[in-house]
Amino acid sequence: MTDIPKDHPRYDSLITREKIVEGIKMGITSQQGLVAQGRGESFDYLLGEKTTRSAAIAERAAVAHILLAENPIISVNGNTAALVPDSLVALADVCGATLEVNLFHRSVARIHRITQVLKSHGAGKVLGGKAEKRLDLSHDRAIVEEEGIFSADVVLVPLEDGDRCEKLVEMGKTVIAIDLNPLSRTSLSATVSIVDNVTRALQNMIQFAKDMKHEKHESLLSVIEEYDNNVVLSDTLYIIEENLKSNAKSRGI
Ligand code: PTJ
Repeated sequence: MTDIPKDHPRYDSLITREKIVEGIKMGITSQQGLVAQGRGESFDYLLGEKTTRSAAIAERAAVAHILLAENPIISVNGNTAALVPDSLVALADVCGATLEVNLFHRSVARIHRITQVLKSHGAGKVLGGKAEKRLDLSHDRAIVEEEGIFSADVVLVPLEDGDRCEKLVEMGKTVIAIDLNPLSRTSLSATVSIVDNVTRALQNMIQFAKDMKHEKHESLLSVIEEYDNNVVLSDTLYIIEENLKSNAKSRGI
């Protein structure tokens, strides 16, 4: 990994890039993952590179869904395995969810390597190695495990491509997306759209889960009932607009 000085003004962003590059070298992240990361970075810049108030509301609602679920699954791809393996394992642990490796650029070797990385970070059961079921999609993200995504009631899909998200919603599942682009098909079709960097979102969700874990069923249900994904998405767009305006103003443009 390149040695990035801690006082570099873009330290966090540069370290994140290094992790993706490292993931490619380890054979867990696809080269396309670099492009996806770049796209995410540009939206993160517009969001002020921090968790917005609407992202925090979505993260809390997402945790309520996961805690109430019967079979919650956290889908893991090559980017999240490189960026946040420890947070994925911690969130699964605190919420009683199961991890399933699910790849767009699928290869058995990459699934195996990602599984090993998750296990080296303390994961127990990791699904994804068995090609048991196929969602009605023409690409390989369709391949899922029967006890995992196929039968899940709640699925967390960080950095997803839109068509599988739409398909899972069509199948009647609650889909929680983490995607920095508020206008992606994923964000527009998910039940709960968390527009935040996966590096921050999972940390916040772990904390929410620790705080909410012992709350009563009814109180978690009311978090879900009060949640409105359209309000959250439109507030996110408003925040981007305000950030752009104040940035331009402060630079005298
Ligand atoms: O490992 P694989 O084979 O499953 O492939 C994973 C990628 C991410 C390459 C694949 O799913 C893909 O091509 O995704 P897309 O269609 O580029 O979508 C990724 C979305 O995630 C985009 O809308 C990005 O803005 C967003 N994104 C990128 N980095 C982050 C992010 N969202 C949150 N946190 C990030 N760090």
